[in-house]
Parts: sequence; C-alpha cells; structure tokens
Amino acid sequence: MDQIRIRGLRVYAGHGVFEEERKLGQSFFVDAVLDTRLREAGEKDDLKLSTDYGAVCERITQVMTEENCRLIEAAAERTARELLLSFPAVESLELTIHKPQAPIPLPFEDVAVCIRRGWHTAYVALGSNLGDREAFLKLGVDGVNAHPLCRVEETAPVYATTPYGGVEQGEFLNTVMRVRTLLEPEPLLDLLQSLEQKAGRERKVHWGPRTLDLDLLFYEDRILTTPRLIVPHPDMENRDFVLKPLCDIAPGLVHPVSRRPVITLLRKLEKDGEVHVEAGVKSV
Ligand code: A4P
Ligand code: MG
Repeated sequence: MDQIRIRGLRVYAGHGVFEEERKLGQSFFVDAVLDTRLREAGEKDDLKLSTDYGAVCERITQVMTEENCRLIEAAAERTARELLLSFPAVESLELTIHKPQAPIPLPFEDVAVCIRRGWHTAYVALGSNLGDREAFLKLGVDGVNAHPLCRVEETAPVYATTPYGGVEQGEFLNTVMRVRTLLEPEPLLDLLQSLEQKAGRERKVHWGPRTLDLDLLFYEDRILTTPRLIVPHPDMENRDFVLKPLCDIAPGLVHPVSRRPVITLLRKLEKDGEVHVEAGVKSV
C-alpha cells in the first residue's frame, strides 16, 4: 500500500518512570509510517482525498503532551490508537518513539520503541430465537458499533431460519455483520459476550434457545485455537443460516482453512446439506 512518512517530529513531553522526567520533560522524536491509498489524491491533486500530514503531526503532539505515561511503549500505544481513530483513511501504521535523553548512565545514541498497529476486518454472526428477536439483533449491531474501537461497516439482510442442532425450539432470526476493529480477537469476544449478557442471555442448553448469540466467524484470515476461541468458527460450513447472510456481504471471502470462497461453501451446502433459511426478512 502507499505510505505517508513522517520522520523526526520533535515533541517535548514528560514520559518516564522517574519523577524528574515527568516534572522537567525532555525531547522525544516520533517517526510515523502511515499505510493509506494515495492514488486518487495524486491524480486529482486534492488534499481532501488524502491525509493531511500537518494535521497528523499536530495530533501526535497533542496526544503525546496531554497525558504523561511511564513507558514510551504506553505513549506509542495511545498515539497509534488515536491516529487510527482520527484519520480513517489510514489502514495501519508503524510508529516509532525515540527517547535519546533517556536516563541511561552509559554513552548511547538513541533508544526507541517501534510498533505496528492497524484496523482489522472481522465477521460476526448474530442469532436470536427468544423474545423481541429483531430488537436483540439490533442491540448486537448497535452495541458493537457503539464501542469506540469498532465500526459496523455492513449488515446483511435478516433471515428467518428453522432451528439447527437437534434441540426442539422456536424459529431463529439470523444475520451477519462486517466489523472494522482495533480490538484483538479475545477483547472482541469479550465485547460480544458482554452484549449477549446485556440481552439477558442465559446459558442453559447447549445449542438451545437464546435471546442473542454473537459468534466470531472470521478475524482477517487468522486461524486461532485458544481455550476460549476457535476462529474461523468451526461449524460454519454446515450452517446455511450463517453462510447465506455472509455471502450477501462478502461472497468472495476465502476461508483460510479450506481455502474455498464462502460462496462455494454455501453452494455445496445447498446441494448436499441441511437447509434452514426460510425467507429474507429485512435489514437490522
Ligand atoms: N467460542 C469458541 N469459539 C468461538 C467463536 N468463534 N465465537 C466459545 C464465539 N464464541 C466462541 O458458546 C460457548 C463458548 O464458545 C463461548 O464461551 C466461547 O468462549 P456459547 O454461546 O456460550 O454456548 P452455546 O450455545 O453452547 O454454543 P454456541 O457455539 O453459541 O452455539 P452455536 O454453535 O452458535 O449454536 N439454528 C438456527 N437456525 N440459527 C442459529 O443461530 N444457533 C444455535 C447455537 C443452534 N441452532 C441454530 C442457531
Ligand atoms: Mg455463541
């Protein structure tokens, strides 16, 4: 991807473990490499289509000086996050904070931390078959969108679906949303579970009725297995109520394990498997 590069922005700030450092301050130097698309701005010669590097320098200075951190790691983390939130055309960035006057009692030229951070794309399945189902799906979408580090980019149509999994229970409503997020997978799962709780979800029967179920289907093309999280969602291939809305918003998405596009998985399931989708309902 194209880049805007800033090198050696001097910021006088009070980051440090020692009280003296916090009181007196010192010079820090910041380098930022911003990954962003520049072609359109270049072709049209229009600043509005790019990211204003002057504004980026001002934001770095503001964030670095408004709160003192003990560690430059923390200052870097805060600054990277605020830049990604303030400049939405920046997809990811590399941020380096140099502290050449760090209190090290030995001759040295420079010490620095360098971090890479960026937006991630995740797909989340929503399901409800208890109570005001549409309102619970809306709670899921709005709840994710209200988190400061998440944006819901697109929501698929809602489908009425017959229950899958052998438990006798009411009809479901299902959909899928695409989320742009700065959260890592486990904090994103924490958010999803907190919203399930907010919807009054009780975990009684495995695969049983629920006010709101939020499952993480994909997180970029990462393959994860932790005690709390399996990504991609392992049973997705058998669920047309997941694949159908997913294909409405991302038919070409490639499953990183089977390496097949999700539209191929849906076609196969529609041909050989159980069908649960009844009808499209409406948008959340
Ligand atoms: N977990 C692991 N991986 C993930 C992931 N990728 N996303 C863990 C979310 N959670 C993940 O889930 C159990 C544990 O899975 C969580 O604590 C999390 O750490 P749960 O929601 O607490 O419990 P559950 O109901 O037993 O399982 P689950 O997986 O939510 O149920 P399913 O598999 O989603 O099935 N029929 C229709 N038509 N539509 C439906 O939406 N849903 C189910 C529920 C059954 N039948 C359905 C539908
Ligand atoms: Mg679940």
